[in-house]
Amino acid sequence: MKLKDEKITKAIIERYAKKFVDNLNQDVIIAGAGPAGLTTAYHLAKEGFKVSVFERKLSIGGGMWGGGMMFNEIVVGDDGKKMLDEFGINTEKYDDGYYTADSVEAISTICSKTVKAGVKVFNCISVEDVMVDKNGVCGVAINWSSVEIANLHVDPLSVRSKFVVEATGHPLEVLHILEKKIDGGLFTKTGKIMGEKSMNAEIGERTVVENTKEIFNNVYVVGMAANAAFGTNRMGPIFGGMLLSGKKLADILIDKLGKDNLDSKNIEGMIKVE
Ligand code: 48F
Repeated sequence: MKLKDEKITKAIIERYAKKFVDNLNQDVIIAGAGPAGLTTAYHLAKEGFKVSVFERKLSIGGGMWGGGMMFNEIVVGDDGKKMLDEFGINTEKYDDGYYTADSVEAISTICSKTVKAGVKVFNCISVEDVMVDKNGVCGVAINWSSVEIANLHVDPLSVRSKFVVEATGHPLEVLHILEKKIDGGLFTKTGKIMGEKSMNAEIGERTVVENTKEIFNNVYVVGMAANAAFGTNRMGPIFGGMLLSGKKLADILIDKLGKDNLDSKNIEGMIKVE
């Protein structure tokens, strides 16, 4: 059979366009495809919810590939091990309460299981803003990462969702945008981003799960972004907290989506919608 180059092009464009158009109105949109965002997405998709993940980079998986300082092993505690077991990832006991896993096996398995669970992953796309209505955030504005990197003046497109998840890790990109554009009012002690504190694995692993919650109407923080938002410590290359945070958020959102959600708080005046 003779291969036609233009047919290959047409197949790619048509299939991508269909995937995009079929996913313009989601239950949950996740900004950032690190271990926390992917774990959230995986558990939501397993329950049948429509989930998209937008990731700036070509490859998904965030900061898990490199283990600690590019030694490609990760550490998890007892609860984290259970999360890796659920994904079918091999672990090896190092000491009581310490397990290691090959970081490449761990994150490639999470990526694969997430996509196979039905999550639509759009790589090479950055979330550059949120979309708002009188009830709060109702989606995101997105653009090609290449547009962003080249600093081109090109308007974004928007995608709607019931909930938006801030999973961009240390830089908290979505929340910084939100903080700038609303008149205060994040659900933190100060109403503002509190900022990440220095390394402490013991505290960071505990608080990352505690801090996984709603931070603005219809916006939830997960993973490292949760600690950076609520002002607690980073934890370094121990990754159980990321997965437990993702699972906790999926459970919260499954509950909300199951209840037909949107018991929105009164935030009129905070968001400017003409
Ligand atoms: O940084 P990242 O892995 O976040 P995480 O899932 O996990 C944190 C750990 O990797 C580690 C740690 C704990 O052990 O401290 O750092 O919380 O993944 C975040 C992803 O978000 C992407 C970024 O490229 C990365 O893959 N990202 C960041 N900003 C944007 C974005 C954006 N504006 N739009 C789309 N993707």
